[in-house]
Amino acid sequence: MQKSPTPYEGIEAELKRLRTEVRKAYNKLAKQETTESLINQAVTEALKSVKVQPVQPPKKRKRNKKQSPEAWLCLSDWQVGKKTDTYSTEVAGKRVRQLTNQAAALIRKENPKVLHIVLQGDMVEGEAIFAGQPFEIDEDLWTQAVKTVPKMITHVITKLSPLVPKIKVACVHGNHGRSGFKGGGHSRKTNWDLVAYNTASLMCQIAGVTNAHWDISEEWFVVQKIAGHGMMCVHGDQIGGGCPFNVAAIYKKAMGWTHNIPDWKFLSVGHHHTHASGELNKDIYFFLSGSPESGNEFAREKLAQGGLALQRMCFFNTSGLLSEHLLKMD
Ligand SMILES: [Mn+2]
Repeated sequence: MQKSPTPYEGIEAELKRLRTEVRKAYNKLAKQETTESLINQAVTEALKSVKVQPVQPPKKRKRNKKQSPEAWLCLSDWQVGKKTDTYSTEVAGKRVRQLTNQAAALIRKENPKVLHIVLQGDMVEGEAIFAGQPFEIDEDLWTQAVKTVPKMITHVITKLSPLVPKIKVACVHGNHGRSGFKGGGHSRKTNWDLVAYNTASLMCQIAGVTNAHWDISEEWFVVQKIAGHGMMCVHGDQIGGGCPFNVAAIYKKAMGWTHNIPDWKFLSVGHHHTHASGELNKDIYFFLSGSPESGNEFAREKLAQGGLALQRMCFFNTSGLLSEHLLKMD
């Protein structure tokens, strides 16, 4: 006959069960904390070595709400980390400061009510997306994505933030942010441009920017609304290139995308490091972006191409595109 447990033995068993439950819960909690705290520690460490200037609140300026234009600043293909005879991380930083000053001067003149910014991908150069790339960079990918690029984006936004009531940042990633060789089977979202954008938005928050809204797309495109007009932005590796730039390829993709992606009349394309724009047909207009990079031997040899160091700023009102400006760097 089995002996029934004494009250003491019953309490012992219950205590044992509770101890196991507590240990299980503690382990689960510790695991969650590890993932989150690792990310937090990484960003905190990265921010320690970055000097972020506290930002001034936007100044109130008189503007006619109906007539005030909206500004669009396209920042594309910074390729930070790339080392050539005439380009390096240091040169990239100097050129970003130059383009910021030029954009600030245009904003002071035109007095827009909203500044739209697109970060169009390939802001990082990468370190292992083609064979031999480690011989053509001056910073590893971690430093590019978590320190240098976010710091440069933060520079642009903290300098321009006091000049406008509202900033709307849209981001799309490029092929250089990929985590390895083409066709490597990694997730599209595992992209270092996205790491740089998320870190930059944190840095801007820490710097005290209160008038910026971020739309960090995890897809291959992002659509902005500028003075009521849809601007579809893609990195551009979806479109065939070459020298001279392939307007037929842009046209073909644009016509196809009008059927699949609603509400846009303007198309912004990066990747090809060539500054161009124009009407495609009737009411569709395209912008092809330059890059602050220079001295790219791959482009010179294989594509017989080498653009000037350029970025672009435009102004729009409800009727459409008002003006296009070159941001020219040296
Ligand atoms: Mn690209």
